[in-house]
Amino acid sequence: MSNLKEVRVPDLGNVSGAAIIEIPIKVGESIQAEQALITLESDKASMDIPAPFAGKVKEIKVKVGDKVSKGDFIVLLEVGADAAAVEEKPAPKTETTAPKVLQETAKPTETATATVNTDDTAISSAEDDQGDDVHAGPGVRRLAREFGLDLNQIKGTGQKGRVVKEDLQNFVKSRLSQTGQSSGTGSGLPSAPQIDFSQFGETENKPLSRIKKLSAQYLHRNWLLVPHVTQFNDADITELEAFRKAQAAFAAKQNVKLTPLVFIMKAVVTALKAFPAFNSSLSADGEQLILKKYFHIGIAVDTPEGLVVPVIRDVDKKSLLELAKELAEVSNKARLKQLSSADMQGSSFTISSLGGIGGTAFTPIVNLPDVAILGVSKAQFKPQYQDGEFIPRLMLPLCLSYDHRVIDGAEGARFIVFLADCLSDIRRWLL
Ligand code: CAO
Repeated sequence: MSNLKEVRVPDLGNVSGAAIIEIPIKVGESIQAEQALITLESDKASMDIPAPFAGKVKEIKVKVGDKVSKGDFIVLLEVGADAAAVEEKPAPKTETTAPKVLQETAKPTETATATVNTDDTAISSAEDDQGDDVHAGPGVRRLAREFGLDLNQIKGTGQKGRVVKEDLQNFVKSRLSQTGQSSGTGSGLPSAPQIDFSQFGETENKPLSRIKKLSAQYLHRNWLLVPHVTQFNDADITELEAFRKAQAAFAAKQNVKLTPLVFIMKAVVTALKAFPAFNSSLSADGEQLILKKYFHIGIAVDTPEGLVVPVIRDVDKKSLLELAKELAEVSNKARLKQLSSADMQGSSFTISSLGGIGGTAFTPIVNLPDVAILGVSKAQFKPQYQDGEFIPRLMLPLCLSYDHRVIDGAEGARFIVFLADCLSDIRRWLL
């Protein structure tokens, strides 16, 4: 059940023929009691005419530029059964026939910024406090005050450059979108723009796996927290590879496959013993280095669900064959999604080997709380200059990323050179 009610200009004191400078409502819009219907401007001041009750705007009888006086019909409102009148009014009669048009004159309300008052002297200029030189109606000024906006910063698009409600809305929208671009993550970091890619062609949304979502969080955190440096070097593994191949049959008899990775793990442990800072973590307060006396190596494993990093413990105490066996078991477990979180904790250094796939180099992300990670790419024969001639040698690309807060560049270079030497001559491990 609804009633149609006419809203008329209230008594404006000694003001008549005030110009309408703004109509902040639209036909079809639902409005609240006391919401500004029109803004008037007289010689002395500007003022809002508030809605005497809530309702839906059926018709607007005036337009910007019209001059109105007391009693002029400005808006037709449809008032529902639940419409809240500002003042106590008799309950609307129950209608059984077509809605009846009632008349209502807007009345000043205490909360309507006191801009309309029947007292001659009280048609206050709401062009008060901030933005005094700016043309804006009382409702707009009130809104600006509520949102803490400086009207001087807002370009008015109304008559004579007047700031209207839409200008405030557009200003706030543009500020919010700028905020989104510059500090969308809440940490002063820019956030990625939201783009509707379907405008460029066909697309399909595929949810990320749980593992991908988790690793994304860790990788992003580590990327942001650790000042990374990546140092590259090639290790000559010609002899190591000859030895590995020679042992292949022996390993196979024990159901083990010896890949270069287990040799790299052993060489890394030798290097970690020589450079203990690489086998450490930085304390949370950044004041101390926690040196680890154990050698637990995290191994990045590629699975269909995403990257996981199980930890092989006590690498220093295990033989190459034991390591190869454990590596096979652990990577199998990873691909079957059977790793527990304990299986992935406690590393003191990490290795990410892409050697079985290819590529020449990459920059791995330090796996916090480790301070360094070794990336391994595919070994390839490359010409090496020896004794006045180029000879083919199997060169293994090593990529060492480290936390520059803990490790200096010179130390990083010494570590990777030492490691390459260990791989070039595995007898070094015995020393
Ligand atoms: N250079 C040349 N060949 C290499 C090599 C290298 N550095 N490393 C491995 N290979 C060879 C192996 O000898 C093996 O050859 P054969 O099949 O002829 O014997 C082949 O490549 C495949 O090795 P593999 O990858 O199965 O075994 P692995 O022990 O080297 O690695 C594992 C095991 C689990 C680390 C690996 O399977 C894997 O998942 N790697 C991806 C890690 C990853 O995703 N890292 C990126 C992290 S950042 O996003």
